Amino acid sequence: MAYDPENIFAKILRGEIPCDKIYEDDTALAFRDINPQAPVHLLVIPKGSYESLDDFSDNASDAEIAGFFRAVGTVAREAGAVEAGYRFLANNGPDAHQEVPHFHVHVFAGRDLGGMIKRAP
Ligand code: DGP
Repeated sequence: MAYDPENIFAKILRGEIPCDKIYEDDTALAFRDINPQAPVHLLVIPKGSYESLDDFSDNASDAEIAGFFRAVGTVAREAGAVEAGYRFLANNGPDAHQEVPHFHVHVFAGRDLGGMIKRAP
């Protein structure tokens, strides 16, 4: 599937729609999720046009990958989430209910986040 430049995070990167920005560097942008699932719910996205973790891990440069994951750690640290703990998660594709086709990781913190994943019924 080709990257859709009209996805909502591409528009945020281009400044066409606003976001509650908390961090930015050469490779990554982080902002608050519009529909928070925890007291701290942040999204970290690469600046490059990658639709998913699969696309990013296959096609991004080593510098982009290193820069991005350093940014995730920095964002969590600057949010004060390290001591109590946090979770980072990436949804990839339909079974994971990925809604926005621009690679992003969620960073959740600020409460006990419970078990990792619901068991199948
Ligand atoms: P995912 O299912 O992993 O693709 O999660 C997409 C997340 O993006 C979801 O938690 C809601 C968030 N989101 C969707 N549209 C916007 C938006 O316009 N602004 C912000 N800040 N977050 C958004």
